[in-house]
Amino acid sequence: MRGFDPIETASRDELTALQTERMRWSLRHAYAHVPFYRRSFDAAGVHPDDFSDLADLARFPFTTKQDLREAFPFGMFAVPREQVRRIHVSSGTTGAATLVGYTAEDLRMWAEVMARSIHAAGGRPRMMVHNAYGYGLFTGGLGMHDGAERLGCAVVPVSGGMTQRQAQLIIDLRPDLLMATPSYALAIMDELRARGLGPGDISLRLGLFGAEPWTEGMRAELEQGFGIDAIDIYGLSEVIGPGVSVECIETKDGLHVWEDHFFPEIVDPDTGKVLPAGEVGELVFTSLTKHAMPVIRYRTRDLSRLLPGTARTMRRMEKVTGRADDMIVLRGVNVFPSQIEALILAEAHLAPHYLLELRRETRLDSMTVRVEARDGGVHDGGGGLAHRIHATLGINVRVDVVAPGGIERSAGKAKRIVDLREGER
Ligand code: DLL
Repeated sequence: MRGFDPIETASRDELTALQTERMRWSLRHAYAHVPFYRRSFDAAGVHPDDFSDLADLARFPFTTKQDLREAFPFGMFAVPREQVRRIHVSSGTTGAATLVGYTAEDLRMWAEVMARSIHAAGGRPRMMVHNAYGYGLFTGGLGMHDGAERLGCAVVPVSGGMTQRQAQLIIDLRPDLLMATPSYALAIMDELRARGLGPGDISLRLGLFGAEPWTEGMRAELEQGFGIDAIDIYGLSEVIGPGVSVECIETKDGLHVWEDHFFPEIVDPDTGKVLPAGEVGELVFTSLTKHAMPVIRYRTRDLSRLLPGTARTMRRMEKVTGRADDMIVLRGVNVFPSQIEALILAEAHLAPHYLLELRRETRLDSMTVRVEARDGGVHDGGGGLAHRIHATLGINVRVDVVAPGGIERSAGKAKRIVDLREGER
């Protein structure tokens, strides 16, 4: 299949040559213009001139979220502030704010990789896009918006929230493509269902879902409920926003990384050592073409692995199962919310709306899975799920099945973990 840009199917050699040349530029650009990189390269005893091929990247130091926090607001800029055309800020659920900036050229590149992403997902010019990602400081809304316009789509910039209005707009305007976090897409689906509308009545053909982890079970739920192809899209503000990688509709076998702009590595989260292809570890990205805020070996905390290309030349990253930060350690067992989600979705009487509550009781941690019953379904009080969780993950949990609508919906990224252990330590 032809991509949006010929580079998507260029030969591996051509891609490597381009990456090498761009990597050299990016290392030099960062070193020359950002005092932080000059300090960190110097401290590690490396200089951009030490780079001759892509394997040399491993000699350069990592950049972390903490580094970005300390540079707040403009310390990571590699261009004069006056050349910056856009700023996004993430409040960070756990800490101080981080900020990212874009020059006009960076915004063009972002729209380009987003247009490619929508195209790879099956989107085409003249389609109508219902964009329910949040507009504003979050990169989701505007990032998707610019890409959809670049591709030649008509965008309805709904943003998140006002779920009834979203449903009405989908009914009235008959869009082809829905863009939302998977959890918020479910909330929209519930609203359409409440109006008696099923997959056959809904105009949507495609959904571009991301910004949070979601499982294959959730994909089936979204595909059947809307009557669409549900495609995974990944990205993070520090690297660009949405559009770092995306699944191709023809294969849905992991997310092709737009490697001509974002160079991926997988490292051991503890030692930082680069892991061989195919092994699971922490994703690390280096920007190859960003002007305002280059990132060198940025540690995402996201866990995945790299696989060879299929529908495109570019390598794939496996669907992100979780962030290192979201890993729950329950009595010595490591669990990600996505593992619980997969088991919830395997139970026909449970809806995929859930929360994991962590408590500390008599110095031992305990977890309650609060999950909604499906409308009209007969449930067993949650005993079946508790049993499956124990059998599959080896942990004892309490399951609390609540009435449909009993779990609060979020208009953006869903909060899956409520940690009530703080202060009880
Ligand atoms: O969430 C950018 C984005 C917007 C991606 C819309 C896709 C769609 P941040 O707010 O900086 O940026 O959050 C980035 O979200 O490190 C992952 O932990 C998580 N994440 C993003 N996409 C996915 C995905 C946007 N497809 C953080 N699967 C990342 C799993 C994802 N996690």
